[in-house]
Amino acid sequence: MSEVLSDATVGLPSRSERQSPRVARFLMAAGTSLLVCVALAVCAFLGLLPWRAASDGTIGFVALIVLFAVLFRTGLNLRFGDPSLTTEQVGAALLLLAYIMYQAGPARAVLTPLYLVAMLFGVLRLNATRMMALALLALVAHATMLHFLYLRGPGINPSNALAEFLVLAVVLPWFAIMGAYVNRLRIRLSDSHRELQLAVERIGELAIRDELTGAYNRRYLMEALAREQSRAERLGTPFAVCLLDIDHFKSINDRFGHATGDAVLREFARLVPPELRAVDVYGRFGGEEFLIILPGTASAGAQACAERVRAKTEATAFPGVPRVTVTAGVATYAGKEPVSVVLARADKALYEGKSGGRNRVVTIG
Ligand code: GH3
Ligand code: MG
Ligand code: MG
Repeated sequence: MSEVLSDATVGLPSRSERQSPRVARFLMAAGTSLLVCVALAVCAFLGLLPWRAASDGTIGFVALIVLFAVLFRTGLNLRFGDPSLTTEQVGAALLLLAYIMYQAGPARAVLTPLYLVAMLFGVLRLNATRMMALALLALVAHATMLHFLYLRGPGINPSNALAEFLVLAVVLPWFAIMGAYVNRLRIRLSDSHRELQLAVERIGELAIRDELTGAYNRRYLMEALAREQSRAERLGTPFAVCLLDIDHFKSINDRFGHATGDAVLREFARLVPPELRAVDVYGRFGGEEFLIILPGTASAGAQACAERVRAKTEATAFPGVPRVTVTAGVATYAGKEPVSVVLARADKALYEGKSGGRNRVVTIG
């Protein structure tokens, strides 16, 4: 269940992307288990623990590592409700620890904190119910182990064993509750991190879009021009700019109202992009002026593109307005000049188009 909660991301990750954190966590658990095996062997070597406990423990942990490695490697883990198999891994480790303690003799009580180490891996993934179920599993396993020790004969002091059990009965459920709380905090943190990322993306998008038309704004166009200029300088490729200005727009506002003027701007912003290539950059330069940046394009290509836009504008039925036309000024980047100079040439061409009667394309350079 926790898997579903924490992996429900906005952009869906691929299967291997989802498997890799699970495998990383499994490897961390496997490494910890092997460290425990080394600690058991050292204790046995020092005579603190029977060799039987160390050897059975090592065989058990290695068997579990192999079993879960096969499940992850073959993808069989994906058939489980929680493919991270955290509950299964922690549960198996708790049962094995109870068995090791059964063999541990007087060192038994000292090993009980290992239950907490195993449950620590649950903190990264599991909710309160599962953590509490694991705490109960450890308690039942420990009580059963103590019961069998008692049945096996002398060597176990019942009041010590009861005290040992009572301490665990307090510590393990408490650990489960605190662990689940930490996990909830972790999920909340990753949720708010994701929301923050989306908000940053949205703000970034708003910062480069014109509010009325949704086209790129002047700020973005100026950045795109600077990028195009530096590419042109580096590679020696041409680029062109095309300044589009709707004709007699003031009179559209005056005759049909500002709202109709706004609708004309929105419609105009929509009709241009189908005439452009994917690499062209198009946006609202200000008021009723729009700019197209045409990378890798010489004068003739830019003129043809502007002419397509002009003809389409003239042929388009704008809402609430009988006829809308546009005049275009086209200029090409001459190299080693500020972008303001090529823009000024396009503006000059535009002015010539206006004074020449409007609804036309004029190209300079
Ligand atoms: P020309 O053919 O010479 O380009 O004449 P024009 O009337 O189009 O040019 P002018 O610069 O005189 O007028 C532009 C008008 O565009 C004036 C301004 O009120 C209007 N305008 C600028 N921004 C907006 C806007 O966002 N919405 C609306 N409705 N009008 C706008
Ligand atoms: Mg204008
Ligand atoms: Mg105008």
